[in-house]
Amino acid sequence: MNPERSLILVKPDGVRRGLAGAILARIEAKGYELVAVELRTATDAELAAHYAEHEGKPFYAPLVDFMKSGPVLAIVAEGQGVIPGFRSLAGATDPTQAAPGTIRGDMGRDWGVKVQQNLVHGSDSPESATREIGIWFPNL
Ligand code: DAT
Ligand code: MG
Repeated sequence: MNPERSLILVKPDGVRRGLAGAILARIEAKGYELVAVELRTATDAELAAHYAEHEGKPFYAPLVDFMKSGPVLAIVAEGQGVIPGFRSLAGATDPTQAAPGTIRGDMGRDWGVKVQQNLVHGSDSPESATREIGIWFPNL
């Protein structure tokens, strides 16, 4: 069996606030291995593919604008259980609800804007991980 991999993004709010290193350290401290790490500004094509499941929802356009508002740190992490394990480390989508101890719970809050600025993205299933790694790191 291929080793399990997840596509993780530190979103522009996390990079802007200087939290990319701290978030990377949380992933490493948990024990997952870093396969790829790259700071870059997302393209329209990458974001349209990445967020295809949310197209048509009221938060879609502001979400894409937010994701283009600055560089993201794109990461592929590897290890048994990394897909659910990172989701658990990230915490609930809404940082106000996310449990203390999680990345969103410890470092995030409600900033009073239309889209949840919730610091990180993590693949939610093996199928999503394969699809998302193909979008962000087509050479892997
Ligand atoms: P997650 O990032 O926890 O997988 P998701 O895939 O449902 O959450 O949504 C993708 C992103 O879209 C999420 O991180 C923040 C934004 N978002 C989701 N639901 C939202 C809502 N109701 N209002 C504003 N932004 C939302
Ligand atoms: Mg999601």
